[in-house]
Amino acid sequence: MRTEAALKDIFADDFRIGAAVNPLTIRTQEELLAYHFNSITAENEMKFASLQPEEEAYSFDAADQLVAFARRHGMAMRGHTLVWHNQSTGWLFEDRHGNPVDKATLLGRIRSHIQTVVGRYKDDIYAWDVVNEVIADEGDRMLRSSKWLDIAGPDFIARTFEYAHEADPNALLFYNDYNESNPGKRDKIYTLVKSLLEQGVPLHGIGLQAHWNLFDPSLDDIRTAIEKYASLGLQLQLTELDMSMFRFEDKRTDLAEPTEEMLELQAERYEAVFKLLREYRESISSVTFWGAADDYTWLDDFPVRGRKNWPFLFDGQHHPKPAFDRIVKAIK
Ligand code: HAH
Repeated sequence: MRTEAALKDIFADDFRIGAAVNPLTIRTQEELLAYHFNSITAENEMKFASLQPEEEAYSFDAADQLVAFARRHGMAMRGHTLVWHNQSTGWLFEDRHGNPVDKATLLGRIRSHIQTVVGRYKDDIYAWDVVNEVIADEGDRMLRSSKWLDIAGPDFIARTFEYAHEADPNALLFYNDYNESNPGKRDKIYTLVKSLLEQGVPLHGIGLQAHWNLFDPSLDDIRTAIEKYASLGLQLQLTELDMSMFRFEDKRTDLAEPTEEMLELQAERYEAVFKLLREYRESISSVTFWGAADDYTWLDDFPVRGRKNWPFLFDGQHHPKPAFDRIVKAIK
C-alpha cells in the first residue's frame, strides 16, 4: 500500500501529470501509473513505422492496448507523433522502383495516414504531437535536413497540421521539440511557430520535450523559453521530461547505482523545476515524463552504451526517491 500523496493530486489545480508507456510497462508499472498519473503517451507505438510498417498494412495492436489502458484507468492520452524524421519507414518516401516519390504523393500518403490514425483515436486522444523535431540544432539553418524537406519543401509542416485538424477538429495540435530551452534553438522554434500561426495554420500548443539533466539547461533558460513560447498565446506542455544524472558529454559507465550526491542534486533540481513550472500554470497544461520509474528508461544505453540512468521520481522498485519527497514538501 502506498502512503505518499499522489502526484496527480498534488498538481490537480496546475497541470496533468503524464508518463510515456509501452505494452511492457503498462503491466510492470500498472500500480504506480494508476496511482500517480492521469495521462499517458505511447513511447513508440503510435510512431509512423509502428502503425504503418507497409503501405496500407496498419498494425494497431500495441497502440490499442495502450488506449485501452488509459480508458480503464480514466486517464487522458496524448498522441505521439505524426511526422518525424526518425522511426519512419523507407516505403513512405519511395515508389515501387525505389525512386523518391514526388511531393503530391508524399503529402497524399501522410494525409491518408493521419485520416486513419487520428480518426481511429478521436474519442481517446485529446492532443497530438503533429510535427516532431524539424528544427536544426546548430547554426543559422532553420530546418533540419530530411527526406520530408527534400521531397516536399518546408510546406510539409503546415500541410501536416491541416490534415490533423481535418481528421479531428477537436484535437489540440502541438509542435514538439528537444533542446527547446537552448536560446538559439528556442528562437528558431519560436520563429517557426509564429510564422505558422501567421499563415493561419491550426496549431494550439508547443511541446517542450524537456530531456534535461542535473546541470543543463539552466533555470533561467527554462524560464525564458517558457515565457517566449507562452507569448505566442499558445498552451505549453512538457512532453518528455526526464532528468538524466549525466551531462550530455559525460561518458562514464562505472556506476551500478546513483551516488547519494547525485540523488541530492536531482532532488534540488526537480524541486526547483516544479516550483518554476507552477509559476506558469496558466500556460502549462500538462507535464509528461518520458517513463515513470527507474527500472525502465530510454536513457539506459543511450547515448552511452552499457550505462544505466536514473532520471525519474520513482526508483527501480517504484518507491518515491528523494526528488519526489522534495517536490511534495515544496508544493503542499
Ligand atoms: C525523443 N527524441 C523523441 O521525441 C521520442 O519519440 C523518443 O522516444 C525519445 C526521445 C529526443 C532525441 C533523440 O531521439 C535523439 C537525440 C536527441 C534527442
